[in-house]
Amino acid sequence: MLQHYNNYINGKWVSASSGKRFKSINPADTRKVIGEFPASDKKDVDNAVAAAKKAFEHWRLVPAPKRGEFLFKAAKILEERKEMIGDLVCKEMGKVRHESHGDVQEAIDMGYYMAGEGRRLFGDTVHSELPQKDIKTIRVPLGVFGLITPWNFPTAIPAWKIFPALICGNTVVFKPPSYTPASACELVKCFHDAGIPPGVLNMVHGSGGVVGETIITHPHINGISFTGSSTTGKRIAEACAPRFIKHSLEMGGKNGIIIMDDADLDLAVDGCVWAGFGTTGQRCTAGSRVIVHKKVYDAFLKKFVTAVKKLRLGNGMDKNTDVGPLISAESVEKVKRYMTIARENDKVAILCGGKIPSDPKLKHGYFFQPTILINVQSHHRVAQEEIFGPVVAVLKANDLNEAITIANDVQYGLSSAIFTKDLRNAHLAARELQTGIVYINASTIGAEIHTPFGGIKNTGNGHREAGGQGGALETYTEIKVINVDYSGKIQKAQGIEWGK
Ligand code: UN1
Repeated sequence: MLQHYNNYINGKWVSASSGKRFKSINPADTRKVIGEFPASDKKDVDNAVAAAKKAFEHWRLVPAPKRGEFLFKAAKILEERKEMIGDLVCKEMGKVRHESHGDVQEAIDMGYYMAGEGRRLFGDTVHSELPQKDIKTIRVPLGVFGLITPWNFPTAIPAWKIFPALICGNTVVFKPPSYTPASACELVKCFHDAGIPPGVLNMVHGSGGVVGETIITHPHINGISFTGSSTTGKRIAEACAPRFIKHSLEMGGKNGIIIMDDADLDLAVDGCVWAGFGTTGQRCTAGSRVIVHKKVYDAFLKKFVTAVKKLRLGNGMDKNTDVGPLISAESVEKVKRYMTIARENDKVAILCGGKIPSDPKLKHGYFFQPTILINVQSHHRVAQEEIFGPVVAVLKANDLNEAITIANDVQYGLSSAIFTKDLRNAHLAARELQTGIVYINASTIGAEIHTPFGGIKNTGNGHREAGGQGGALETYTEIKVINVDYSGKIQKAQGIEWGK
């Protein structure tokens, strides 16, 4: 029996007004269909935005601790369903089961963290330069937020956006990715079952071209938060600029890991394998470049290739699997294309992997072998462009300065790492690496939800996800300064004595 899922608009589960539907399939075995979803159009988005706009008038006035109670409940329900939703993420997105469960855990953590924020959402009290005057700042919501999320974290990234948007008093129109719509439905269902008032959270399934485009150009949308490709991010920036609406963009990465000559090489290998091949390399934080000090280049490579060759490809539900499939046939084509670029344009060597596996057990899924490219130089396309697959480019550096220069020599600036036992190397790298996140003796992936997440350069446009103050709370609120003068006079700041 094919499961039918729906949009969620104004507290009701409804099909697309056109009646059209699309399917989501299991990337580890494309014969398995997860379910059917509404292929929505403009009318559905209009309905969702209208519901969110109406609900905003009520929701913004619900005291934040009370809003938090709904979010606590939603997070609790999500926690109770972690097993079931985690397995669904595994089947729909493909990453291995324990990582899929980690995805849901990240969503739960975000839920509890932001629910608690309902009792904080602090502003400042400020001393006035004038007597008998008080100043305070408060955080106010923007209105209706459009949230557009990627498929690589089917529940975590929506949770990064939905929980903070709601706790701050915004209402939401959420467009989940077309590859992982069932996981999104299960997440939204937790809010529904927690009794979130109708219209506060709405979800519209469908394509980026239609649903996404309608959201980003909609006159009643007051803010956008997007995670995905730089191409789409650019389109969103263009659409938001004429209306000056806030848009938080979280985009690509080409994250570098530096291995110094004093590094614990076994630790470094573990970090590089996890960063490069965890989630099949489909994280914006993936450690897709490894920059190795020349003195340990050969020794590192020997250990690295041995570890990578041990990785077992397979269905993420199988407990022996280390690396799951890619998300789609297009992704496999893209990674294959980069193998041709590696060989023919960049003329680098493929040390291991580089192919679609021949194992007949994998023939129904979108699998690609874990791949290491060597003799890579920084100007090569494989060292510059985000591949978003199980491919790691290894580069050689003469010293720390050169390693940092190489690490910074890309258009992106999300995450970076250094393996070293020397405090001076660690601190210098932390100061000089041009990324939003730096790891010392750790992998480039696995940021924690209470720390601001995001990058510089072409990775982002200055906003941060997750975290609290300095993070998501800045994105989902405006600051209002309230001045109260109890002097009984019209006092003038800056020493002005006008009218005397
Ligand atoms: C992403 O790939 O878009 O830091 C997000 C990490 C995860 C989030 C990744 N917590 O790797």
